[in-house]
Amino acid sequence: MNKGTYYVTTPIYYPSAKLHIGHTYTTVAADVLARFKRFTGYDVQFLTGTDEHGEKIQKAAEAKGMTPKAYVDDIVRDIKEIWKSMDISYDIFIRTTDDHHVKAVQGIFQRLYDQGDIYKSEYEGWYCTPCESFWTDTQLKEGNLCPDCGRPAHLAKEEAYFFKLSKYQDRLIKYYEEHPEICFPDSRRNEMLNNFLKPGLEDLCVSRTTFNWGIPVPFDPKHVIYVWIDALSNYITGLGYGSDNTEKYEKYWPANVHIMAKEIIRFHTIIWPAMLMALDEPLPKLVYGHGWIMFGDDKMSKSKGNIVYPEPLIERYGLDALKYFLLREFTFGYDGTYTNRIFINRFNADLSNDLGNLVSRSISMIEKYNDGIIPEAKAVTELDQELRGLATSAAARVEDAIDKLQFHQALEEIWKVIRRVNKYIDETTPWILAKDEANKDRLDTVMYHLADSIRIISILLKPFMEATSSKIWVQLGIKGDEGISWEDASLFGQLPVGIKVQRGDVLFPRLETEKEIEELERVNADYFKKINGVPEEKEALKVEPKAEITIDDFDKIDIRAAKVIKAEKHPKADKLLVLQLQVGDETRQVVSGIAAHYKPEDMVGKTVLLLANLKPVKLRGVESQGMILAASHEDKLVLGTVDGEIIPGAQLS
Ligand code: ME8
Repeated sequence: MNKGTYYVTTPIYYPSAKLHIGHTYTTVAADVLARFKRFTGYDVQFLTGTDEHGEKIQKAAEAKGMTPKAYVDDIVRDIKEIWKSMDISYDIFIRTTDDHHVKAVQGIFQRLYDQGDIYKSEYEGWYCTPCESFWTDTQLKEGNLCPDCGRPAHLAKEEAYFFKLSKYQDRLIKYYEEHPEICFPDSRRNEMLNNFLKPGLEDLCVSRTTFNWGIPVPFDPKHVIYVWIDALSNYITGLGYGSDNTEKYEKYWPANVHIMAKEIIRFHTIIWPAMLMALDEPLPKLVYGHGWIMFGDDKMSKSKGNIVYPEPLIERYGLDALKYFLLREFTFGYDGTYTNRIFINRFNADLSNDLGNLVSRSISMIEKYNDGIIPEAKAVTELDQELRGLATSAAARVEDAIDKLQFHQALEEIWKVIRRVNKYIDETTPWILAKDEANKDRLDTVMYHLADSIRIISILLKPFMEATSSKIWVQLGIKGDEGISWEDASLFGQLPVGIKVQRGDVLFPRLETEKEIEELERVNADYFKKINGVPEEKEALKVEPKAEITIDDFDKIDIRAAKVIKAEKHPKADKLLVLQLQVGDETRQVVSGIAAHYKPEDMVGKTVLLLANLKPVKLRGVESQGMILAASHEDKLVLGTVDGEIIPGAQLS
């Protein structure tokens, strides 16, 4: 049965570092969705890939002394290995360095230029290097910080091409109002509408001249095409858009869903639809932003050493355990926290206790009470009917939840059945029935209901845990699972009477919680070190201490939190900056020897520490009314600052 086409995508990931369980999360979700849709009769295309251009990648390659292409080739090989070991069933793996993609993106750029949607001008604005994004004054967070990543942005100017995003503002607003279903969760749609679209869109700078690792603008090759124009196009070039063979594009576009985490929703709900409008192509049906996997209050980061990689978890607990954990533990659409304890608890409670036990108990009983043969159900009671009702109606609820990308809910529906069947064993007490031959029909009936419910469970699990589902199928004694269909999960009594069960290994052996957590902490930390290297142990710094002082001595010093409101180069000295600081209700001018470490534009908005009662002096002709504090060692210097917001002028003590 062909129910039509279904096209699902993950973001294309940056091959700038090894992928971690955050990337795994998105990809597993897309994979489960693709598997489910194939299983339920759709003609599916599942796209993933890598976003290989841009300054960040160029710099990462330079740091390793490699060409960008050689650098990304290595990482992409590793990414493909991970997806292979995770049995990710993608149909298309697109690399933005693929020839057909490069040509198609140049074609898109040329067309938009020819039709007047892209024009040349000069850009001056706040630029965030890590995000490769320009921002307007109103978009910046306080202190001139990038609204996406929170790091300082700096003023930059360059000749550039612009995409007329502003032209599409009204159409986008109208589209979102008419199609509220296009973006999930609702909060994200409202955020886009109220914070970005309604206040007004600026035209988007879509070329760069400051680096060259990118797709050249076809008619002006000293410019490379902005990485997001290049990257977003992948969803259509991956299907052949802009090539000689557009058959797949015509068949599968528009995408049913683009899955990603929330931080890149803005690109997908504003720039991408506007590009498609300009190209006169249909918009994706759904852009779905899930939450972040966090560690405590932090997003994963290499510098904090809190990245978890999928490999050790898979090696220790199996692929299905990781997939189950990711999709069950976190509510799709919201942030969630990872800890090793949560992982182990989920494993023990859901996989080992609920599912694993159900299968092994049931198979053992069928072996013990009926020589392993599936018996006939002759003495059906109301209790059995109720069990059948719950088991056979689960498929519809699971389907509904998966269609809404509520994977945690779908798994919860399956576990409701698993827990109900476990309870059914306690209610029917087969070990008591077995004591009296007169109960044989009833005992047989209970055994059949157990076995057939487990068959249903194994079908429901198939899109999520393919290997476990097959193992259960084998234990039930059914040869080959090719004939299984999703519809079979809604029918009771499909398991043939007379076949012989085949006890197998325990599906998820129970873990000793405390010992295992300790072990997992070690395993994850070792793997992190293996991937990222062990930070070099630095010899402790020895500095000659100054003479002891009393608190009265210290009291003479007036140190204040001061906000930098203006910063410029000293007119006569390269090493000095002239800063205007807000301190309470006065403005102080301070000359500081930090020009080799801080650019003037990076200083504005910072709160620094000012030694406020230092006698004023003139430095190369400019008065300095105090001194700002910094720590330095060899050729490194970092400013002293405060840990959080505080009113300028506040005194340190
Ligand atoms: O943004 N929790 O690539 P990227 C959940 N190349 N998901 C996470 C996560 C976390 N802690 N960390 C990463 C890019 N992800 C662009 C995309 S698309 C046209 C271009 C997942 O390598 C999540 O899907 O930074 C997030 O959106 C994506 O990885 C970011 O991947």
